[in-house]
Amino acid sequence: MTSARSTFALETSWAPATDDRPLAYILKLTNHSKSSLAGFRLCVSGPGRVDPAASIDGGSLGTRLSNFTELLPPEGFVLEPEATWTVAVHGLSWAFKHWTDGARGAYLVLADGGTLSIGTGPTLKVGGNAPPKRGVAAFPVPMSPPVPVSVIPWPKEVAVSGRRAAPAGFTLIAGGAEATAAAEAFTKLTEDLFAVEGIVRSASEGGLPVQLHRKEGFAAEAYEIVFAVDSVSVAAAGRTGLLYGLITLGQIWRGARHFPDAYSFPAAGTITDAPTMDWRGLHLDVARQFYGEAEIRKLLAILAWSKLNRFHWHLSDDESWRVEIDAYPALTEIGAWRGHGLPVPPLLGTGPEKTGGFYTKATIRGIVAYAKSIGIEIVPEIDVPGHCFAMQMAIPELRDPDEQGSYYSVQGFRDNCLNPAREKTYEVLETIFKELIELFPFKTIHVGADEVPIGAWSGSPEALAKLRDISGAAMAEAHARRLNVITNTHGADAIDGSGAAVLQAIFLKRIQTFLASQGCVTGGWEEAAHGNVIDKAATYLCGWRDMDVSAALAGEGYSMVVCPGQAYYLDMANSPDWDEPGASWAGWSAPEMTYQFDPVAGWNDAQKANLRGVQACIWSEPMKDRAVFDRLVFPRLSAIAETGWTLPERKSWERFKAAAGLMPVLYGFPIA
Ligand code: TNX
Repeated sequence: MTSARSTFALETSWAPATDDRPLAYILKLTNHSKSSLAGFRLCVSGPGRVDPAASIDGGSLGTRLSNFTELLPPEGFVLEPEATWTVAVHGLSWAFKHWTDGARGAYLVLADGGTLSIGTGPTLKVGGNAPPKRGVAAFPVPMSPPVPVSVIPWPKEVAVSGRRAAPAGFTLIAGGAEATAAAEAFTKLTEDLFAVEGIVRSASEGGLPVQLHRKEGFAAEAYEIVFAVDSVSVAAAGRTGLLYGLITLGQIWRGARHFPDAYSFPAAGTITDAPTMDWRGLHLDVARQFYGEAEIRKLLAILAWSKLNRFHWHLSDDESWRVEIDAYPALTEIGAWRGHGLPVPPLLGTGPEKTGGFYTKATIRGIVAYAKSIGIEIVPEIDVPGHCFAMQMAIPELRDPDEQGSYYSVQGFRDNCLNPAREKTYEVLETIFKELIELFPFKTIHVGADEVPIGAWSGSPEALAKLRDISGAAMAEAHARRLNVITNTHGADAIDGSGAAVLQAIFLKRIQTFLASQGCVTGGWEEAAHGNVIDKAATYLCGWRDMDVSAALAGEGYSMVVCPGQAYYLDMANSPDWDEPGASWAGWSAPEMTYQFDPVAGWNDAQKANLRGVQACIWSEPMKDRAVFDRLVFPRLSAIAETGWTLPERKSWERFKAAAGLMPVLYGFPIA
């Protein structure tokens, strides 16, 4: 069969449950070719997951792994030309809420074993017809913004006056190594973000002289700008402060230059600035969807422009492994790719073709150096012991060979956790971490520790023997009884106090001790606190589920980076409407809600003392379409950046909103 892809069309739609009808996820496959089709299977993937126990009308469920779903027509079924095959699935892991929830990739497996890609449109909502939204939401600059200068995040003290026409650009005058480094970094940054604008230019092209100089008494990220009519000076302790001063200047310039009726360029006065929080981060999941080097570099430039200083790089998950490791080439040979018939199937919209990628060590070194030059430290994450499906496909010896039965992760991967009772686990991980430590000089390694299923290792004789040693026979027997009990299909298991938590704790203790022996701080998601075994002085936790949990952990002495799903997860939709893209498990958050969110509401002083900072998290399940990325990430990323930097009493949504449209975006797709 050689038909072109347009000869088949797939339409997916969602009908919520009503009093007289169960919920339905409906897939309609139409044959526009001239020949009849028999003996085929339809394969789809996208964020939504079919429940393993779903009843299905019009067909049946074939292989299913997480969101990869094979749908089989009835025995002997033939799809004639111009006929439509309709399958209705009643039963999903969670109800659909947005147009990106259904199939984002689809293909046919033909009778001869060949495959054929099919285009998939947005998932439609039965009874709704609003066109799906993509691209960055518009934030027009108003005629009269509440403040005369366009800066995000807003500085500590702004005491400027007078106005002059925005100069054509700046000529940087730097003496000494630190000032020269800052000038070079700013020049590169502006070229990467706004090349055509010529923000840095020579005096012969009309550049306003900007003097950069070191001055004692400033913290590393603090700076001062002094304006005069025919020059500007920036002072700071070193390169990062000088760079941040230049970024503020560049932002003021862009507002005044491009919107001269709204914003002005000061002719006198000063700006004195310093951040309120040390850790102002962005987490990016490159496992669910791959982002190439060019995308990572531009995203880093956007972070610097927002004065964000940490990049948490989520390099592994069930769906793939993204970093080259010399000792285990299979990790990237096998783990970096998805496709039909491969060990990792198509997921989250991947087609039948081999799709994916990984970062070579040379690429990572270049990215780390670039990040450092613009004030950003990079924290790599290898997510263990859960979320390891791809890793275990690449290194099968990680499994207990006598393990039986199955347990499932919250995303529907079976048996996806590294085994805490196996020596092989530590041999492999220590080798991997040693290679990572050489690549990431910040010496902070995030080890995940999220979402271990309650049934993890319940069929592993090695794990059960270990559990018996630590917690006694009754605990081991109780854990063994979890084997093959399906949990976790409609939300993550609470594992505190379970055999899985005990085993995870011995694993984490050993990993954290190893990383500390290598001079590294260990990061984890909040579940790393189970069992209270890790050394609080050498770790930090990312609080993601519930602000009360983050506050309690801070009170127990854990250093907390706050990134609550309901406000700081940038995969969550901007509104509850179907026509908005994105996820919904933690709710939704309009840009204003993300901006107004108070990360320490209700925290006492002792808890606040353990707040390390804030972090935006980009999880990539819905991000196959980069216009969806743009819509979900901007301007909420800048909103979180401002919360991390600006004094709470200086925050103003009206002021922020007026300048948000001036901030750079990653792809720049027009709004649809
Ligand atoms: C929960 S947050 C996860 C991720 C998903 C994310 C989607 C966390 C530590 N685990 O595996 O990608 O939700 O929003």
